[in-house]
Amino acid sequence: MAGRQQVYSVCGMCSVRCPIVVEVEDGKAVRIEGNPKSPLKGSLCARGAAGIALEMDTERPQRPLIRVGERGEGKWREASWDEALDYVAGKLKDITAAHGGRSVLFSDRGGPFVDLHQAFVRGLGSPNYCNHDSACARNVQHAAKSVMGIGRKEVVYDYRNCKHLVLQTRNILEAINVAEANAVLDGMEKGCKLSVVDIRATYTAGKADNFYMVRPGSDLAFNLAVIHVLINEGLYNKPYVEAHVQDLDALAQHVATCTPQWAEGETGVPAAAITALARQLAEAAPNVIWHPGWMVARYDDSFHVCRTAYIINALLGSIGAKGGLPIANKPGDVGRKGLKKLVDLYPAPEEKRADGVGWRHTQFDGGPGLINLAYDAIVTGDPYPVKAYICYRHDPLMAMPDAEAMKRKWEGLDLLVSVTFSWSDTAWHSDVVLPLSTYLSRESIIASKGGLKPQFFVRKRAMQPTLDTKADWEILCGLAKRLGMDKLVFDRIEDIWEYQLQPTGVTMADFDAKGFVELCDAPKYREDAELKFSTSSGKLEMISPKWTKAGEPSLRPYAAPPAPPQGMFRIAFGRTALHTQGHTVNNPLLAEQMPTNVAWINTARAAELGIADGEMLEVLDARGTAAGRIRAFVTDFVHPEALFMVHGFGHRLPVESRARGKGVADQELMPGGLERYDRAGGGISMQEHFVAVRKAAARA
Ligand SMILES: Nc1nc2c(c(=O)[nH]1)N[C@H]1C(S)=C(S)[C@@H](COP(=O)(O)OP(=O)(O)OC[C@H]3O[C@@H](n4cnc5c(=O)[nH]c(N)nc54)[C@H](O)[C@@H]3O)O[C@H]1N2
Ligand SMILES: Nc1nc2c(c(=O)[nH]1)N[C@H]1C(S)=C(S)[C@@H](COP(=O)(O)OP(=O)(O)OC[C@H]3O[C@@H](n4cnc5c(=O)[nH]c(N)nc54)[C@H](O)[C@@H]3O)O[C@H]1N2
Ligand code: SF4
Ligand SMILES: [Mo]
Repeated sequence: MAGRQQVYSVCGMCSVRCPIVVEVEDGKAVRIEGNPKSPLKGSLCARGAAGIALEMDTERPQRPLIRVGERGEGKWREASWDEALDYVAGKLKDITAAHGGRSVLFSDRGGPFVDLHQAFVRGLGSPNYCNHDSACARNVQHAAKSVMGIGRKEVVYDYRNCKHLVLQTRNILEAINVAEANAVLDGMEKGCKLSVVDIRATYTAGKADNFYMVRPGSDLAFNLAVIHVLINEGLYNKPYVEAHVQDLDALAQHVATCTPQWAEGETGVPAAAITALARQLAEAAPNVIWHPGWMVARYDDSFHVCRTAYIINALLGSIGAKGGLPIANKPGDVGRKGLKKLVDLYPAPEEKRADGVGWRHTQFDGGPGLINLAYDAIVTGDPYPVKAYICYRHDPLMAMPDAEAMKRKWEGLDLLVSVTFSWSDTAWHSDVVLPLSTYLSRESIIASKGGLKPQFFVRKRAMQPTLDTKADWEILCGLAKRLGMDKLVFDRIEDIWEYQLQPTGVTMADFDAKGFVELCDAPKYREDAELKFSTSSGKLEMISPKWTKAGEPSLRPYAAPPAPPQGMFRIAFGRTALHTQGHTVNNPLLAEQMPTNVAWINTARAAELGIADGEMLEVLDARGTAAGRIRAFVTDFVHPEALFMVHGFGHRLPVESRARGKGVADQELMPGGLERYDRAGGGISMQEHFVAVRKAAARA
């Protein structure tokens, strides 16, 4: 590739996958910007702009590695790709011959490109495809299913036409999706009101019309009181509720005593403020979005908080409405054909899932299951032995609590493979590391994205890899070839694209103009009469028969979260605009921008403990084990019960010179946390842990 070129592609610095255009000079990426032909209009976030530094960084796995020491010891031998793929395929052959295809577990980071992964897992004859989501949005997904019968991404957040947006446990201007942040700001310019419910004043809260600092873990009380006001003051959308809502009476009865006065005692938010919010929402209805949240693997009742968010939207008539949560269109909804699926190359396995999803836990989505529960099968052999685990761009040792417990569960694995583009705790603990090319030097399969205007998009390779790394399809098709999975053997990415596009009438040339292909010209909204939900009643269900059958009440009475023991705090965490989870902390540019996290402590609590702003602290978990050193950030803007820190820091690997030893890892403060999850929604309850702090001794 000589000279200067522009390549349309897709950012990979986080899971949002913004459309980008990469400027390439003499075969090297020199500049990245947001795709000007997309709604991003050229804009990008700081992490997206740091992509070239990732490609150039040599502190990532440089070629395939096979473990020679004990797991986690960091002793490797370098291998050629042929040798590494032969090794993994050989092990998989032995394991599946002895224990069946079902003994292979696979987890990834979810998202639009997983069709290829799912095809690979099916080709092995395993039902055990999982993703990361029990540590992220599973409670939202299941809440959406329980109320609407459809998943959380099957409705759109129509921020640009919204008149009142409520963000609860959602920091939209720092936990970034660029297009979404832009849409929110555009909506606000047109007069949309913003209300933020958080345990601390975020940057987003700084822009809000209303900010409610709630007691950590008390959101359900807040929401029940809003529902109480909407029903008791007759503020809900009666024709809509009449047509689309099932079991309103049961809901009314459930919230009868949940007055704003009661909620004030639980949440710390004045009753009058809660009442006023409900009235403001009713005025703006149906152009209202009460955001159900994203990262809500936090509490034992987070599923119910998300459910009540959907219920409030239902009462206001915003589900399905323009300016609210209109239904997303798939290709078929706009008269087009969807992509041909790679997963359909193989029949769905009849075997039940190792994590119990779909048979032991009947209310949960079978698609990605619940990875943390699948680990138990490694230990118990129930329902059958799990012997191989492929972690595909997933770092469970950092993404879930209690890494030591997880490592013990993995001891029964005969093979642990990590496919990753950066070092991670999981890669370090693996038997084989297969280094993935960065998003700048690999292509993806074509993805389909639902929305008001559904589209197809694809990642193109902007440059050749700097290190000895490979693309997803090269790795998986390389394994498929060695495993005799002939249907999944593609030698060229163009052949995969051609296969996917077969039914669609779209060609690869159609992507040249903008980098993506829209499947209709104008946004398509549905009329009220067209609304029909995929629940058993066809309505929005206040009581879900599916959850009832699983022994989970749909309307759970509020139980106040326990207060932290004397002198302790509840651990709380979230994102920063400058990093993605833990995997950009070693990026040369981003490490310079934000090298460490800090511990947010309320001013009054800090005074009680004699802690000054900027002082170095140790944070101790509930057993009294110290997790590392972190600077105190003393502020009025965090709830007194919470100790907040940005997730992703506290790295310990010797191969990451910039990240090592900086800050504290929140997931290290959750002993036993792998077993603590929301039984109704499946999300891990990561904020059900208490911590203490003490002044750190001066370093010798
Ligand atoms: N204690 C605690 N735990 C948490 C969280 C928390 O706030 N606190 N957050 C939770 C949330 S919301 C999530 S989503 C999970 C995330 O945790 P994970 O699902 O593990 O996701 P990542 O850290 O984004 O990526 C995992 C690995 O994939 C590699 N990777 C490979 N290919 C790519 C690529 O194309 N793009 C990117 N971006 N990475 C790639 C990265 O190098 C990284 O090592 O963690 C969850 N766990
Ligand atoms: N820059 C950047 N953007 C990202 C990511 C990233 O790593 N970096 N990750 C992406 C991913 S995977 C996800 S899942 C999303 C997450 O997106 P969000 O869920 O919006 O982000 P978080 O910062 O995890 O959490 C949002 C807020 O919840 C608050 N909170 C904590 N406990 C409580 C509580 O009890 N009640 C209430 N009401 N609020 C509480 C926190 O203070 C925080 O401000 O962000 C995505 N976008
Ligand atoms: S939000 Fe930022 S990091 Fe994530 S895909 Fe978009 S530009 Fe990249
Ligand atoms: Mo997430």
